[in-house]
This record gives sequence, C-alpha cells and structure tokens, in this order.
Amino acid sequence: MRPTSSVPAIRLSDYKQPEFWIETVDLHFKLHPTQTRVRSKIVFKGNTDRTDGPHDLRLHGQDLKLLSASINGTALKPDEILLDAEGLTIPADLVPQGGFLWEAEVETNPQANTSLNGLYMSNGMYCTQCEAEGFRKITYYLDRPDVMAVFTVAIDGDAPVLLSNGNNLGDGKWHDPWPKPAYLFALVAGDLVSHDDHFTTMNGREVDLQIFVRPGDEDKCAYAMDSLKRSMRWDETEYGREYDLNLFMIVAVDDFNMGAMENKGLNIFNSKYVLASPETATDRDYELIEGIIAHEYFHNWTGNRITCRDWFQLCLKEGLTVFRDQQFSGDARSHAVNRIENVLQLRARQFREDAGPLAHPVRPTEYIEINNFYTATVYEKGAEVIGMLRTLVGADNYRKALDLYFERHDGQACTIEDWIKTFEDACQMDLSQFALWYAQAGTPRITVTEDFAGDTLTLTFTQTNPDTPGQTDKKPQVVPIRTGFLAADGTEAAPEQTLVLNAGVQSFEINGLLDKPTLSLLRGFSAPVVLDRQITNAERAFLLTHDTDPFNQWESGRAYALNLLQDMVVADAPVDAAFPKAMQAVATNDALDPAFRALVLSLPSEDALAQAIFESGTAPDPDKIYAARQNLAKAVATELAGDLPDLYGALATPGPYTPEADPAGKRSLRGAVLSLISHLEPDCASAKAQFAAADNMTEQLSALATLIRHNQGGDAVQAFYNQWAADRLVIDKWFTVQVSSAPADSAVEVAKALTEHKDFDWKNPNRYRSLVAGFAMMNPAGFHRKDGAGYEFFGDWLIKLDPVNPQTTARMCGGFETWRRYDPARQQMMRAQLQRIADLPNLSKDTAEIVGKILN
Ligand code: B3K
Ligand code: ZN
Repeated sequence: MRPTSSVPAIRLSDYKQPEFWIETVDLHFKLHPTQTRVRSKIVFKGNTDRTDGPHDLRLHGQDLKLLSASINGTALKPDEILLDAEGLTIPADLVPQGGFLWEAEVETNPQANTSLNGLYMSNGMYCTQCEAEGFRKITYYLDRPDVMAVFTVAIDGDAPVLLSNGNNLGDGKWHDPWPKPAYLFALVAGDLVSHDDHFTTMNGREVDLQIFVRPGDEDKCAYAMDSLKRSMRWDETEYGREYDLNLFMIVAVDDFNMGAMENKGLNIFNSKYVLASPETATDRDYELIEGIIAHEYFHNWTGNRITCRDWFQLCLKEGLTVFRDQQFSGDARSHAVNRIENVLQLRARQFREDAGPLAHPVRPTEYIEINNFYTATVYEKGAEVIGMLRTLVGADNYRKALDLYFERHDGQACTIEDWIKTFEDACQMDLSQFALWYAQAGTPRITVTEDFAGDTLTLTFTQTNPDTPGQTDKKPQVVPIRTGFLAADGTEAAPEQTLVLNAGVQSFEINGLLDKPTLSLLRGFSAPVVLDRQITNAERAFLLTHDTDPFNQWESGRAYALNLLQDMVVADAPVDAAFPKAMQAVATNDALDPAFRALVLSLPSEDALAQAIFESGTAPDPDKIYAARQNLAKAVATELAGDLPDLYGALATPGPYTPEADPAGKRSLRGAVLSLISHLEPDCASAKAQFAAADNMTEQLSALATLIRHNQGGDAVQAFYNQWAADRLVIDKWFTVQVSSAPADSAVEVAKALTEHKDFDWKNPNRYRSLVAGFAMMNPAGFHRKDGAGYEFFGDWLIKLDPVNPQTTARMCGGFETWRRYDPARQQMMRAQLQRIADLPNLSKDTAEIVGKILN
C-alpha cells in the first residue's frame, strides 16, 4: 500500500475528553475585507475528569495573525506562546489548571480566503462556514464538537446588516443562550434585504422568521419561507420538537461549498436552495429547496441541541436528519415517489461509493481530512439505518425511543453508542448485532431460493458481506426484508411479513398457501442491500402490473430494463418486444400517478448500467451503453407512437404554475413523453414548440435538453442565454445542460469552449460544478471517450481548483472513483490523470487523501 498522505490520520480509538472546557465566549469583530480583527474573551474551566495533568493549553488556529494574548489579564510574552501551522500551545506552568480567562486578538484576511471555510467574502458580503473545522480560521479555540459554550458576539462594520447566532441585542450585538460547539457559530454582514414572516409555536411562542438575500432577490423567497413554516409545524406534530429562540434566520449566499449549513438560529444556504420563481427554478429545484430547508431546520434538535462528541459520530446527526427530512418530504408529497427517488440516489451515489475504493463504514474509524467524510454513506446510508431501525421496532416504539433520546441527551455531545442504548432501553431489545450497520462498510448481497411443497413456501436467504478497503471477514448483519405474496390474479395470497435476516444462511416457512405465490421481496426497499434473485422477465412484467407495493412495482420495471439493457450491451441481444408493451401499459394507465409513471419510463442510468455490467464480470463499454439506451428508448417510443400525442396534450398543466407534487408529476411525465416523441421526429418539432411556449423553467429546460441531445440545440441555446444572462442560477443550468446533453463525440470540445466563456467564473463552486461536474458526472459517454480527452480535461480542472478550494476539489475527484471498472486502455488513462494529481508538490490534504485512496 502506498501512503495516502503524509499527514497523520485521526482515529476514533484515540478519542480523549479535552483537558479544558469552555463556559462562555465573547467575540468582537472589526470587519475589514483584508484585515479583519477578532478579539476573543474565553472563560476556560479545568476538566476534572482529566486527572492526568497538569496540561498545556493547546488551541486550534489556522491562517491567523496573533496580535496579542493574555491569561487572567496578564499578557503572554512571544516566547511563552508556541505557534505552529495548526494552532498554539501555552506551557502548563503558565496555565491555571482549574480555569482562567483567555483574551486574544487576531487578524484574518477574509478576501484571500478562497477555501470558503472560516470567514470569507462572497460578492462583497462577509460570511462564515465553520463545520467541520472552520472556526479555527476565525480565532484560536478548542475547535471540537464536544466543547459547547455560550457565545456573545459584537460586530463592528459598515454593512447595513450584521448577523450572528441567537437573540438580537441591537447594534450588531448578539447573544445565543444555548451552549453550542464552535462549528455552529455563524456571522454574516452585508447589504442584504429580508423577506419576513412569523410562526407561532405549539406552546404559543412567537418566532420571527427572516430570509436574507441580495437586493433584487426578495421576490424569490416565498417558497423557502413556506417550506420553513411547514417544517417547523411538522417537527412539532411528528417529533414533539418546538423551536427554542425568538428568531430564526436564513441567509442565501452565492459562494458556498455545499447545500446549506445549520448554524444555530442563522442557517446559511447556497442561494440555489433558497431562491425560486416559476420562470427560473425547475420542479426539482423546488423539491430540493423544500427538502434542504427542512433538513437544516430539523438539525436544530438533531445536531444542535444534541450534537456529536467527535466527528466520527457525524452520522448521529446527519443520518437521523436525512431520515427526518425524507419523512417530511414523503408526507408533503408522495411517499411512493419519494422513496423511489431516494433509492435511485442511494444506488447512484452510495452503492457506487460502497463498491469502490472510497468505501467506509457509516461511522468511519479514521480520517485525514474530516470534510472528506460528508459522504453518501454517512448521510444516505446513515438514514437507511434509521429507517431499518424504525421498521424493526415499529412506529410507536420509534417515537418512544426518540422521546427518550431528546429527554436523556438534550444539551449533550453524543455517540452512536448513546443512540443505540436509547433504543435498547426504550424498546427493551438487544441491538448489538444491528449496530454492525454502523461499523461494517460495503453493501450486503442477498440471494434467495424458493421451494414450494404442499401448502408451504420455504424461502432460503444467503447473506454475503463483501470485503472493502481495510475490512474483511465481516459478520452477517440484521436485514429486515418486507415480503409480499401475490396470487395469480394479483391479490395478496397471504399477509405481508417482515422477515428479519440475522445469519449467513437462513430459511423461513410460510404456511397455508393454496398455490405457489409470486414473491414481492424487499418492499419499500426495506434494507440497503443488493438482492440477487432468479426471476424471469415474465414475472417482472407481472409484478410491474400487479404488485400492490408501488416501490416494488417500479423496481420490477427497472430490473426488467436493466436486465434487457445488459443483454443488449454485452450479448448484442435484440430489444425484447414485450418490454415496450409493458411500458405502454404503464404510460397509458391513468389510474397511476403521473410522477410514478415518469419514473417507470425513465431507463436505468448509464452509470447504473456500467456498474451492473462490471459486476457481471465484463468491462462496460460506455459507447455501447449509450447506444443501447437510445435503442431501447426508440423501441418504447415506436410502440407508444399512437399514444404519445394524446398523452402529451392531456398532461398539459394550464393556468399559473404551482410547484406542488401533482402538477409537477404531470410535467415530469410530459417531459418523458416529449423525450420519446423526439425519437420519432427528425426535426424535434415538438421540443422546439415547447421551448418557445414554455412559461416555466421545468418545461423550458427539458425542451432545451432534448434539443441538444438531438443536435438541434443551436438557436435555443443562444436564445436561452440571451433571456437569462442576468440570472446566475439559470446560467449555471445553461452550462450544465450543454455539457451533460452534448453528444458524446463533441462533449469535451463543448466543455472546453465553455470554460472560455466570459461567464465561467470557475472560483464560484456552483459555476465550476455546473460545467466540470456536469460534464464528468452527467455525460458518461462523453467523459469516457476513447481518446482520453475527457479524462485529461477533468484532470486539468481538478489541478486548477485544488490550491483555491481543496474541499470542492476533493469531492469532485469522485468522478474517477470507478476507474477500475473499465477496459485496460481507459484504466491506464484515468490512472495517469490520478497519478498526475497525486504527484503535485503542494496538493491539499483533502485531495491527497481521496486520490490516494482511489489509486490504492
Ligand atoms: N452540516 C452541513 C454540512 C457541513 C459540511 C462541512 N464540510 C450541512 C448539513 O448536512 O446539513
Ligand atoms: Zn445535515
């Protein structure tokens, strides 16, 4: 194994409580773009549990200029402070061990901070991002989540709006009464306007709600505000959680490394997940805004009031909060459609991660850079684990356990052990085997055989837990498998059961059956596993028509398509004529939700197909994958030719646009129908007409994508730009749609040309991702082009971004994580790019960790 980085790894097993606690923090900011001064007064208290003293005072600090420091009012001399790149140390003999007042003044340069961690500037506005370890770029501190303190903040600056956490004391002064770790600190200052509203809590307390945006954007906040109010009410009714301050603020910023951040009382959002109008945001954007607003709000209890003891416990807050936001979105929209969308995401991102060199447990045991562990595994698989727990204990016990969790751990920094213990105590059960879900990486694979004799069906399951980097010889996990039994007429031959697997091989008997039923296994995707089952396409078609579980109904259609496409790619099989007929039956079945029908009609992604082909033992050919999907779509379009015009007409949503699930579902099916129609129209007349007539971004963008895919983009691409040149979020879409929909043979040239465009402001993460990730992750055939030009383009841009923004670069390296799937020539070319990056002299530790793992 080559070392992944010269920086030492941090290990869960090395956790120790801090030597000192912090009671209160007073911060004074004198804002300046290049020379911001921060004065801190911090009351430390000795940790009486650490009897191994006396202790030095070790504080984290990065990129800071220390101007002065004192302990209990006595100034420290320069030779009493040992400064290094990660912080400072004051020798124990100068540190009153029981407690003391630390005062310091530092200078920092927000303008030069392109990492977007700590205090930085975005379009003339000051803002912060402190999770995970950004606070140490603001002042010297014990920057670890188990140190919780009460913060008071004073901001001195020219900006009209000066914000921080907690209650507003006026004149740029703020006090947050709730002790919090430093990663939840936030400060914003700028020329902002607010969209205001209010909320009355379940106990009748009035809360002011404010969404701050740049002047001109205030008319795009209504949906975010509505989502916030619905989230607040939902957390009260579903979890009994009431908001705990008199003010809740959200600020939208343009330069942000991720989606949003749950700072106490002052959430900071990527403007993409706040701003929406029908003309500029798609239905998917509205859905994401609703989900992310909810997610960050829900963190107030799961994350802020109860936080993590250390960063290894990240899934404690993230897995649970994702689970909660998924529940909320399911309640707000359609549970079936949401579940399918979530599983599509899980498979596309988390299964991919679990199957590759970056696989890690839901609770990792070591890291070099914690920002690299905000992953699909921690978030999405973490949420699946909570979902399984709920399935196993039942809804009532789940609520009981959550009540106990809030009661027992409010105000604490906790671990996964605390979480599991709460469930064990509330539900009186032993969860030690279940806890393996947190410790073992990799997606379990389940196979099943069926044996029917007399009136008894015997199901025998086998569970395999694959090896992952650094982990072998795994134990069987607890896998709840919701199972239905369908009779030939489509009715349920026996009541649904949840079969709980907890061994490598295990049999279950179902008695009293008249005939051998068709099994509906893993309903609702009740566990994040790969289920390999012997099933014919005819049985899949039967389940697609008859399964009473909508998830499995969809799943049967998807498995059918995947199987067929795989045969088309690997064995040059012709299109199975039964498949387009099955799709026709779903597409024209008005009893089914349009959103659901759209999901059934959308074929498995190129990446999903590549993974399936790789797992079956063949190197996937990206060109053949692309062609097979096109051919199958064409065959479906041909079968449906007579239905498409009527369907397209009937799905129109007349009247003003609303973002609710019903009209959005219709638009989604209509987009799928348009895409089919376009396979039959050489001039793409319908897409051109839709593009010209669209009064909302969903329809405008889906028409544009269709035109570009069929090489008919020209005029529409220019018209779209002219119309939206002033709207940065729409121009992000303009970049993405071109690179993601461009035909494979020209995609890299399109991408290269766009990097020269005057609007390609690559230091802005949204803009960078819109082009570079849009190409590398959303256009597989273009990215994997035989001559390696796609890989080189991607490599060049990772290298360019790393010194500016390591966090986003490291995340983007995931574009190369599947290099081992491909043929030797492609492997060699991707490897060469990875090696080129790994060999850079000043590579960030973020990128070094990820690239090192991908190469190993
Ligand atoms: N907690 C933040 C993510 C912080 C990422 C730091 N690299 C957003 C969220 O999960 O809600
Ligand atoms: Zn979160």
